[in-house]
Amino acid sequence: MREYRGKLDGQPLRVAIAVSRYNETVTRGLLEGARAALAECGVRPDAVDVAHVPGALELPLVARELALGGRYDAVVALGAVIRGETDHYAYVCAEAARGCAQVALETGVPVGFGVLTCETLAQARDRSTASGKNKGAEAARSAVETANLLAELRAPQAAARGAGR
Ligand code: INI
Repeated sequence: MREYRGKLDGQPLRVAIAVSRYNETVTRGLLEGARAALAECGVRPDAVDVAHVPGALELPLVARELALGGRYDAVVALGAVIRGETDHYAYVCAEAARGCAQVALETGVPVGFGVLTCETLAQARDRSTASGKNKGAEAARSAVETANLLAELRAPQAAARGAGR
């Protein structure tokens, strides 16, 4: 039996972050958390690029563009949707989540999903500060782990192809 586990080793990885400006006081914290987590994983600072988008609904399209072309091993999508501020909260949340998942499936590049969906600004702040709860950091670590897991899973196939099997 073979068991695969993605390492939290970001040293060889190139990572793109797409971050929403909507609720920027919150998303800035998510971005800081994601960058800090990537650095802790060993991703080189010059291997991290950041694209700023207007709102969470724009994340999937921009994440897709970043994922295409083989420039990045992983993408991290960051945003904050707060129910109190919109009556189309459910649509923004659902489309951002569905779209980012679709990008990952379509491109084969992992998309760490760091979009907060909260009832209140206080909840969003709580999940975007430097504490252990920072959702941006969690999304970044997930992206690194999944990128490494995919590399592991793909490696035997590449070896088999190389051997003409
Ligand atoms: N975008 C967010 O990222 N968070 C929100 O809470 C939000 N609200 O409240 O509406 C939001 N809306 C904007 C949306 O993401 C798009 O940018 C906009 O509809 C233009 O396409």
